Amino acid sequence: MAQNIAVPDIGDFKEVEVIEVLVKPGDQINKNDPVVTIESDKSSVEIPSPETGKIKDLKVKIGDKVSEGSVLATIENNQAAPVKKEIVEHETNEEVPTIEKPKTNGELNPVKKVKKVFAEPASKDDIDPVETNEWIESLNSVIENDGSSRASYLLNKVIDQAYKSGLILPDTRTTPYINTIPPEAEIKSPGDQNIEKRIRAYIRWNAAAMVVKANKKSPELGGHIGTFASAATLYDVGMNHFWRAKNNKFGGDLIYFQGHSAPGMYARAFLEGRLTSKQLDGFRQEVNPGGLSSYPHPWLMPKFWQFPTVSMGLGPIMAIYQARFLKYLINRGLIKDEGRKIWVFLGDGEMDEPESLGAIGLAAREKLDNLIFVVNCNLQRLDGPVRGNSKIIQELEGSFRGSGWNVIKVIWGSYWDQLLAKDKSGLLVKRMNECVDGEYQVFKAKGGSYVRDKFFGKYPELKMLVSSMTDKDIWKLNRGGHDPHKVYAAYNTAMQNTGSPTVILAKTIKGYGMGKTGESVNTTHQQKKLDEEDLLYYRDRFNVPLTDKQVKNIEYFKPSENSEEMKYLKERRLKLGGFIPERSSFAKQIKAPSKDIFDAFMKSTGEKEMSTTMALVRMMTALLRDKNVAPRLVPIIPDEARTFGMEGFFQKIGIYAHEGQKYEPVDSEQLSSYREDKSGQVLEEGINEAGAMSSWIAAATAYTNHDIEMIPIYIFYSMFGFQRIGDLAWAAGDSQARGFLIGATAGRTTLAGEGLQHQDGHSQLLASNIPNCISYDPTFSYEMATIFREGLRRMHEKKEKVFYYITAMNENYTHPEKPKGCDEGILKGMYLFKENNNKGKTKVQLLGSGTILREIIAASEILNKEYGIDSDIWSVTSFNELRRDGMETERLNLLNPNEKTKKSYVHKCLEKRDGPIIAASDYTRAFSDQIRPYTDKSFYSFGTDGYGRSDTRKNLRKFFEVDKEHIVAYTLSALSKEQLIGSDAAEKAFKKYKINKDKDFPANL
Ligand SMILES: Cc1ncc(C[n+]2csc(CCOP(=O)(O)OP(=O)(O)O)c2C)c(N)n1
Ligand SMILES: [Mg+2]
Repeated sequence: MAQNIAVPDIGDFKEVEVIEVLVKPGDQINKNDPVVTIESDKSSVEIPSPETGKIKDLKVKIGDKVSEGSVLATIENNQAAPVKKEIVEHETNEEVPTIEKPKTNGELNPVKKVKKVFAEPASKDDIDPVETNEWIESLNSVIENDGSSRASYLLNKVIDQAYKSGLILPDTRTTPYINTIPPEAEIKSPGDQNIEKRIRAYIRWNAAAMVVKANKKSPELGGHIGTFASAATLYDVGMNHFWRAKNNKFGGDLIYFQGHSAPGMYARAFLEGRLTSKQLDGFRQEVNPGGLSSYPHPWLMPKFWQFPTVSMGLGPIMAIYQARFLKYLINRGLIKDEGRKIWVFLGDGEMDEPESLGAIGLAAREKLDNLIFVVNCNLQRLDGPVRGNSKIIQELEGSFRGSGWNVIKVIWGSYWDQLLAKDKSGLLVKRMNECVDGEYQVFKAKGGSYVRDKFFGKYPELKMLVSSMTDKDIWKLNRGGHDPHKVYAAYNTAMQNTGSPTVILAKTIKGYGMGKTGESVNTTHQQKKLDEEDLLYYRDRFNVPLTDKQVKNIEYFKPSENSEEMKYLKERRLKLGGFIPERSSFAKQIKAPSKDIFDAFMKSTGEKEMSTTMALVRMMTALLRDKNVAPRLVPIIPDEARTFGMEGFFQKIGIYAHEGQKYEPVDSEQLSSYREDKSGQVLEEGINEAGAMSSWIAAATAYTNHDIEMIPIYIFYSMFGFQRIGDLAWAAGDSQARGFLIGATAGRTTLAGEGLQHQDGHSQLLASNIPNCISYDPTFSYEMATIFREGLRRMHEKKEKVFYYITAMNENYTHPEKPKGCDEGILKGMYLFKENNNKGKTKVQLLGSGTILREIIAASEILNKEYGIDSDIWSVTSFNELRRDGMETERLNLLNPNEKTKKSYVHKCLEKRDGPIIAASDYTRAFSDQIRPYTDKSFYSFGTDGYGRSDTRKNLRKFFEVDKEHIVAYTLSALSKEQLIGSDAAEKAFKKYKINKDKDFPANL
């Protein structure tokens, strides 16, 4: 029996136009297959079939207006159901949590029986030590008899009870200033410590030698020794035991190396035979081939570095979203879950960057147990201590614990274990707790006797504790981050952790082993030169088998291939699957979608008005029907889907939510209901441009990090794009990201009401500075479609190392049919849109981009009709691309003075055309000025220099002098300056259009 397919609840919309009919009578369709697409003045949405069956009759055609309940088609099936959206049951692999029943013996006392003591902090003195001891003994006995889990349970119950009774409990953000893992719980490293120590020594030496050698060549080159010196053990333990490389059996762990510890990575790669000594000699000399880049830059060393990290703060946020994106790919079934981890090495000073801590909440919320941060807490940054007056490790512990991370502190090395075991009174821990980082730094700069006096000496009992130790022994009391046993135990624990991300806070010494020249002193960071004496000291400190002469020549040390060190080093990496870091890609291209998908956008929209944003969203909807492209699209939005008319995506492809949807959304009855899903496709990032951009980077580099080509499309308010997250965009370029950035609501006068902070008149210029960013400012939907299609082809089929920035507008207008033969021009940056040549007299070349092209078109009509001026109208889709072509052509001509002069594309377009050039855009004049040098014609540019402000589009364009009236008047004036017409026409126009000549230049207002 045939059933009706009707329009479901579409919110407040009525009389909405049918813009696509996606089925025909006789079609066999499945439940949820789209039947028609409807479009309001802001957004388009597909209406899915409520049933599986065969389409019998179509009741609508393109252009019909429909409302809730309108019948679209009839379908023949067995058990038609009323058109009502189902609440989707979301799959989850997780067990349904059972509600814990309190045990009878663990039941809380009824609160009323407890005498409440409000707002009275804990007493500092122990008024009853016997009772205290009984409590501690009971705890110990529970731990012993019933295990630590039971003990934790009881403590939690007691704490709950205490809160209910109104007690003020101690601040539990931090734990004592000792290692999180007690010595008895440490898992021992299976490695050969002696060999590992020697390997580490050679790597340390070669890393330092590389920097010193480069600076002998030229002190301009720079480099860092102290940072890697403090982190060598942290890296080495990972390299020898934990980090699994990518190979044909495993996707590989991803390691974000701290940027300025790069020499250490090169030094290891040298021992591994991946880099030659000649390459090490080329450290920081990258202009000629073969040099090594100063920091991790995939652009410059595309087979080596994976992640650009040196702009501090970007590493942590990019890594968090990388870990999240890895889970996204797994949850969407696009890659296997292989237990891969993301390790991120950070400086303690770097943690002050807002971006470093800004996304840690997300990491905990999304339970990113594939993420491990290692913060190298050497207590110093560039100028001095990170927290001289307090303790950075404790502060970070508080922040991370508070956010829900698993925190592992690696503060003290094994030499401290015995002292801590002897510290029955807790005085040693008290002393450790009370010292501030400024003091800890001095201890390591001044030596054993100073530590005896100033650290242990504060309390006679502590002085006694170390009385049998020599100053040398005291000096040997090491820090956790330099102890491979402690580091191994911490990494091992981190690997086992589930349900939360882990941060390892490792205490180290900046410039470890550098002695008086650079160990724990404030100038360590910039130490890049070591004199002979320093080098000899460094060699002796780590027992590097080099003669004095070799040291003086600053030779690298590499043991013979047959040595046990070399065998061990290679065998370890072989076991872990290969070398790290290494950048490769085995991703398959995505076949560009068929032409038909874009054909609809090449036609005129007739009377129908729409914005380029709507055209783009329609295009994305259409692409979701292409079987190759659909699963790879990653729409990313920072809380603006409704602004851009993308809310239809919520229902269609779902919002990614790692826990599915635990609630029935308030709008569940509606077609565009807020649907969260574990396999959802949209990344709805909330009000978080930096996070959204980090997600985009993760998706845009999935081709190398996960060997799967993805097509991320990040749509944002253009003003909150490059301006807000410019440094991330630069890092994206370095990372060879491939994908689309869409600056929506673009144009200073096109986004009308929002005002100064919203109206973008320069994002195109910001984009132009990123060498591999291709940018466009299209006006019409066919331009958008042509550009988008080419972007897909270049990036995802041809795998070019570029990404696209396209501005999209929210002004609704009609779109003409694509003029013949303009594809090449659209992509190169300009094409002849129309000629208004019926008078055959004075002529002008009118160039416009974005919505201002429409003002230009209107001006052309007026000039023609009212003033008898002919014009050629050029649609400039990219002043940025035109400039690139111009620069390259000019350079070639200068390099080849004897050859025939080549013409820039701009020149070729305009050379045979008469009249001066009038160029206008909704961006500052600098945007269109870019092509001034590449034509020999007079050039007048108009733009929106100055602060935006809230008003109507008409008033704003008048204010910034880019409306059709100003363009007409200024064109007449320009023609008179060129002595092609008299001046009265312009003067009359100024009067006619009431242009106030006394008004100040808009940029001054
Ligand atoms: C955004 C940014 N600002 C400044 C710098 C310059 N810089 C490089 S290293 C450094 C100090 C690093 O201190 P820390 O994070 O503690 O690392 P450490 O070298 O101590 O391990 C600074 C300021 C940078 N690389 N990035
Ligand atoms: Mg530091």
